Amino acid sequence: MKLVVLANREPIRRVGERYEVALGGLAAALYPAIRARGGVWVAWGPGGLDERIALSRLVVRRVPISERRVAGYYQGYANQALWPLFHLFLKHFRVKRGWWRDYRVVNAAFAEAALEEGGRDALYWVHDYHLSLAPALLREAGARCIGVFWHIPWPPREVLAVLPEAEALVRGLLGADLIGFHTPDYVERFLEAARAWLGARVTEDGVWVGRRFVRVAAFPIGVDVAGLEAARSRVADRAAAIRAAYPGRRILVGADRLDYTKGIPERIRGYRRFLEKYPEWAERVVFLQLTAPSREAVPAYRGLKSQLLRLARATERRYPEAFVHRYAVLSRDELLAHFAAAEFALVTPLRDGMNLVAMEYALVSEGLPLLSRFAGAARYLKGALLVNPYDPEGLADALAEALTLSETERKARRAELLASVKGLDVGNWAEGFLEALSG
Ligand code: GDG
Repeated sequence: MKLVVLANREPIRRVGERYEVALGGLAAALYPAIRARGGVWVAWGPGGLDERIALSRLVVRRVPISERRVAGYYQGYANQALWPLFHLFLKHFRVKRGWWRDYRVVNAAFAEAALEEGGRDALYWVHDYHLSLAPALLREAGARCIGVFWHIPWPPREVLAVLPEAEALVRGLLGADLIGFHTPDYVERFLEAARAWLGARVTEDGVWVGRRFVRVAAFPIGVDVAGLEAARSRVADRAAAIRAAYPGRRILVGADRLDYTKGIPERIRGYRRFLEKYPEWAERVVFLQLTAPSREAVPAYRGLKSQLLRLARATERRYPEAFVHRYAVLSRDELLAHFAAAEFALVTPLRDGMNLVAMEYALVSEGLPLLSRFAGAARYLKGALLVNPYDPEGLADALAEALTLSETERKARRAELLASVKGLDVGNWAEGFLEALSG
């Protein structure tokens, strides 16, 4: 069956006059499945162009969305209503009826373009919170095989109730045959929402919508294990150069998109608390925080950016040898070289659907992540050092403990960590989901 993927971002980039496949994140996960079956990727087209770009086995179908609509659909409804609410940040939650209208229009445009490409018989795979209404629209138009993967957390019922359109959202998703989440907790909460909002009959593994059964299950995503293992030797020289730049210091790394969910200021405060409480380490460690700009058109992110840059500068002034902040998008290999150079990674989101950084770090380095309990990944990554990112004192103590871990314990944790990360390969994730959907 032909595969039609619906996702906000397109998996290509322009190189001179041509396009090439950009194998980051989701695209890397789905590309093998698309190559094997032949497929179409329906995505938001920059510049309002309605275009169809054919690259060997992949066709990208761009859905044109005007700038005004992007402001409502993407910057508005997706990133100021759904994203903050589903990550339990009620203080950043905003609603506007106009945003919801734009969101509906864009979802309909995605569904229409997808149906033009796939007809009734394709296998449709819808991704994430930008497109929650598309599954029901595809179903109404006659599509018969529809999967959804939800990449962010699903919130508890009282929180979902804050969203005026909660019922429409749940109904939209229930147009699918299979709905995937990262963890069983999110699955359970979604089932509860279906019961509460629609009065639907719910079992342990799905929802009855009339006579149709919608399966709901956990499909934890992973990373490209072989690709990251292969990267180790490629970035080894650069990693050695990074280590050499901080002689006599043990390196800690943090790497995130700039987002309030990622807990970057909280992490820096925890690190400062660590240096105050355990001053003997101030001469012997350095923490490199790498922050990539993100969603700069959304007001909450602009506020966060100035707050973070102020805190980072103050910390650099206070601890010039022990703290470095880089605010830039790094190349993939530069990022991985920093991972390889570091003995510990601070992966401390306040809330995260899964979190891929901890897994990438585990494969490329010899070290251990200090991982937030509130990342979906905490459930799967055995051996990681779990922390509460809201508690600077706890973070400080966890760092001191990590730095004095015995070699035996470090090795035992590394072995557990590697086994769990290797068990979550992203290729298997995509194949597993598609098999469950079509099988
Ligand atoms: C969503 C969910 C879920 C970071 N800085 C740079 C850079 N990165 C890369 C990392 C990693 C990716 O970005 C971030 O992935 P995460 O999983 O950590 O977070 P989200 O972007 O929020 O992703 C999340 C994921 O979807 C998958 O379902 O795990 O919970 O929120 O790959 O390495 N990459 C480059 N330069 C940087 O400066 N090249």
